[in-house]
Amino acid sequence: MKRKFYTFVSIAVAASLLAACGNTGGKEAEKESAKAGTHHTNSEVLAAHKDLNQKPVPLKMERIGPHDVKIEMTAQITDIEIDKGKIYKAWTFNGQVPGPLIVVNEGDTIHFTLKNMDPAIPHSMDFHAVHASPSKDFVDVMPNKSGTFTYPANNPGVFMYHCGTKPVLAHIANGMHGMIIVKPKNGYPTDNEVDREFVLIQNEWYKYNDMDDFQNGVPSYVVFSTKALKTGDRNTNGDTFTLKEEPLVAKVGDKVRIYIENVGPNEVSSFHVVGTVFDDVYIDGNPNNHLKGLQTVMLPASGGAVVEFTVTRPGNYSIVTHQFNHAQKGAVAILKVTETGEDDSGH
Ligand SMILES: [Cu+2]
Repeated sequence: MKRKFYTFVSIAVAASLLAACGNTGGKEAEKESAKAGTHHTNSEVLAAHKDLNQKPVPLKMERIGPHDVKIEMTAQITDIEIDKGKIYKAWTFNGQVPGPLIVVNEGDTIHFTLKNMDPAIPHSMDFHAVHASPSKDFVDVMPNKSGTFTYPANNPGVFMYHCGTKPVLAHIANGMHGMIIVKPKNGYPTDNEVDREFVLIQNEWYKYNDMDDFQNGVPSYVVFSTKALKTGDRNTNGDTFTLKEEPLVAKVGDKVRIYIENVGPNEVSSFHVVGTVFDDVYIDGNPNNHLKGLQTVMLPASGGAVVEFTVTRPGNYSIVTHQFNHAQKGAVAILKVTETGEDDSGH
């Protein structure tokens, strides 16, 4: 009985969210999905997505002026292995979940194009790093169409981006999220001390495309991924196993910096590295938000930080959210610290 009620409520809420979004995409989306024969069934692969597994498309990012960056991304449907043998037909940016890392400089203007390769539903882009008019600059891009938007990134930091198409929860929970770093003009006061840098993103996975579970349930998995800061770095998807089997690696004595972002969609992260203390933390990655000596950094849904710590002894350091129900569901990554700074286990 209770279950039925929740299902009813969630369908009603989803329907009203769709109805509420007026002429920006909801109606179009309904039309499109009706055309595709996919009208509103929960927990299912949309009919138009069933035979779709679009090959990941590399991020296109090009500096076109001293303060201008051109970025082109795709919205696409791609299979992601979220747990050993468990495939999620994700709604993605560029075929990765989280989407590719974007790095720009403080003061850059972003010239952004979203190419929507999804044949069935609209998608959009909401960068937390920019000042924009959401109703103009973050609007829906219809299936098989492109949209171009321009906005400045004037605040340094570590920010979330995500699809903002209604219902937003479904688009984020199905995989449309990522990290954008806006590098501070004058750097961080600790730049000279840092030996190694990594990116980590925390996200949740729920039952497949299940609005009721997204809204009222608990995550099936909570996971970490890493993204490439420079050529040669790895891009992994948010899964339960990769960063345990193939750890991040550092050298004894290194000061390690991690750009961390919690994309949620629903849970907070209590970010902690076992065996060390964060000497320097910049909340949301802004050099003005400098804190010292933290054991755990609280990241709200969409929150980011830069954390720095020194690894003094060799061994495996577990990187976790200290909400251990979530660590148990996957949110553990290993930082392997060796004398040489190379992984000596044969990976
Ligand atoms: Cu979307």
